[in-house]
Amino acid sequence: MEFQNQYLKDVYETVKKRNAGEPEFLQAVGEVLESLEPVVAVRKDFVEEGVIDRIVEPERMITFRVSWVDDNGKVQVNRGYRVQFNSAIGPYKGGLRLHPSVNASVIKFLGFEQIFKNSLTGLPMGGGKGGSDFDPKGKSDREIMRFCQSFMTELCKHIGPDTDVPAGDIGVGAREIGYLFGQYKRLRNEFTGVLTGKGLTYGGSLVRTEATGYGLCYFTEEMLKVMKNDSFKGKTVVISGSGNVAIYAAEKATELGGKVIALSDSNGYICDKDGIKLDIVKDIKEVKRGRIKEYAERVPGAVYTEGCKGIWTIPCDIALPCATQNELDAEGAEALIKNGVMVVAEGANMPSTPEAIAALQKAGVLFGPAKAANAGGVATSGLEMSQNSMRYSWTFEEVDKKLHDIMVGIFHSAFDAAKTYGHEGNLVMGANIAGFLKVAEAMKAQGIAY
Ligand code: NDP
Ligand code: 2IT
Repeated sequence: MEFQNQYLKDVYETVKKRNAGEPEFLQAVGEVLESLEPVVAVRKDFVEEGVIDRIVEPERMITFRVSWVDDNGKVQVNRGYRVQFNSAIGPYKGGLRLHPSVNASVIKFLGFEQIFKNSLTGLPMGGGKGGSDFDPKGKSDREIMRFCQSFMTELCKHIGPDTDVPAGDIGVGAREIGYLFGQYKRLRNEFTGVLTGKGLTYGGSLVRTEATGYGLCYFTEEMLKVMKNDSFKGKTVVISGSGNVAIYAAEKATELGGKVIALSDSNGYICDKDGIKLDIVKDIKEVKRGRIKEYAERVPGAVYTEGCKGIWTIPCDIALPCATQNELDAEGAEALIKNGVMVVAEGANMPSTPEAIAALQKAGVLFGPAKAANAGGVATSGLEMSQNSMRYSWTFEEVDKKLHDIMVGIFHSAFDAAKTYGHEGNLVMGANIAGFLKVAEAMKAQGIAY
C-alpha cells in the first residue's frame, strides 16, 4: 500500500499496528484510504477533525459465547460477533454471516465496507455486521433453531429497531431470520422491525429475497448503458456461487436478455452452454439444500468440474462474482481478460483481490465494485424498515421500482464522484469517495467525543 498523503499513511500505519493479523480488514481499509487521496488533498477540514482516524475504528465490537446442544445431546460452543462500526447517518445496519471462516477480521472488513455501501443507498443506515464461525452445513433444522436462539439470547441486548438492525448474509436466509426474530420477540416481548429479510407473513418486504441479485443487474445494466452504450442483451454471463445473490442475479440477467452459462459452490462449478435452467437450481439449492454438482446429474449436456476457481476460465462477456471474498484473483482476472470479458460486477463483498482489480482496470474492463453493485440487498432492507415503521406494505412492483431507481442512482453517484475527483471511469474510487463524503460530513457535524 503506497500513500502520497502523509495523514493517510499515518492512519494506515496505526490501523496495521492495531489490527495485526487481520488481512481482510486491512485489505478493505487500504482500498478505501487509497481512494481518499484526492479528497484529503482538498478537504483539510476532514483531516483536522480526525474524521479518517475515527472512521477506521469500530464504535463497538461485541464478541460472545454461543453454546447450544446438538441432536446427539452434545454441547457445542461457537463464537458470536457483532461489530457496530459507524452510526453517523443512521442505526447500525448489516447482515449476519454463519460460516466456519468467520473471525474478527472478516466481520470487521464486512462492517467497514457496509458503512460506505449503506451511505451510497441514500437511506439513513449506519454500518454494522455480525455472525459466527458456526457451520450450518449438514445441520438439522432443529440444530439451526437452537443455535439461532442461543445466538439471539446475547445479541438481543445490543440491537433494536432504532439501534442496530441485522439481516442475512452467507448462511443466513429466511429460515434463520425466522428463528432469530422469534427469539428476539420472546425475550423482549416486542414485535418490531429489529431484523430485515423477515418472512412475508410477519413484516418482511416483497423483493428482499431477490434484491441483491436484481440490484446487481440493474447496476450493471446502467453501467453498460452509460459507459458502453450497450446492455445485457445477447451477452454470455458467468456467475460464481449458487446462493441467494447468485440465483437472483441469474434470474434478472436472463430476464434482461443475457445467457447465464455457469454457477458454482465451494466444491466446483457447472457449465450449461444452453443456458442454466433456474427452476432446477432453485430446487437443488433452495428446496433441497443440495450441491451444485447435482445440476449436471439432472441436466443432460451440463458439465461439472471439481474446484471453484476454474469458473473464470469459461469465456464470457459479463462476469458476476457472487460467492465470497477474494474468490477472483490475478490468475482468474487474466483468464477473463484473455477471453475478452467486457464487464466484471461484484455481487459478493470484496470478491476480487487488489491484484485482480488492478489487472481488470488496466485492461479496460468495466468494473463495478461491491459497495455500489451489491447495495440492492441492504437498500431493500432499508425499504423493509420504512414499511415496518409505517406498519404498511408496498407491492412487489413498488419495491422493485424503488430498488431499480436506487441502483441507477448509486451508479451515477459513483460515476460522478470519480469524475469530480479526477478519475473518470474509476468506479472503485467513485463509490468509495461518494459513500465516504456523506458519512464524513455527518461525523464532522456531530463533533468529537472527548
Ligand atoms: P449464500 O449463503 O446464500 O450463498 C453463498 C454461496 O457462495 C454458496 O454457493 C456458497 O457455496 C458460496 N461460497 C461461500 N463461501 C465460499 C467459499 N469460501 N468459497 C467458495 N464458495 C463459497 O450467501 P449469499 O448469496 O447471501 O452471499 C454471497 C455473497 O454476497 C457474500 O459475499 C455476501 O456477503 C454477499 N452479499 C449478500 C447479500 C445478501 O443480501 N444476501 C447482500 C450483499 C452482499 P457453498 O454452499 O459450497 O458454501
Ligand atoms: O452485505 C450486505 O449488504 C448484506 N448482507 C445485506 C445487509 C442487510 O442489512 O440487508
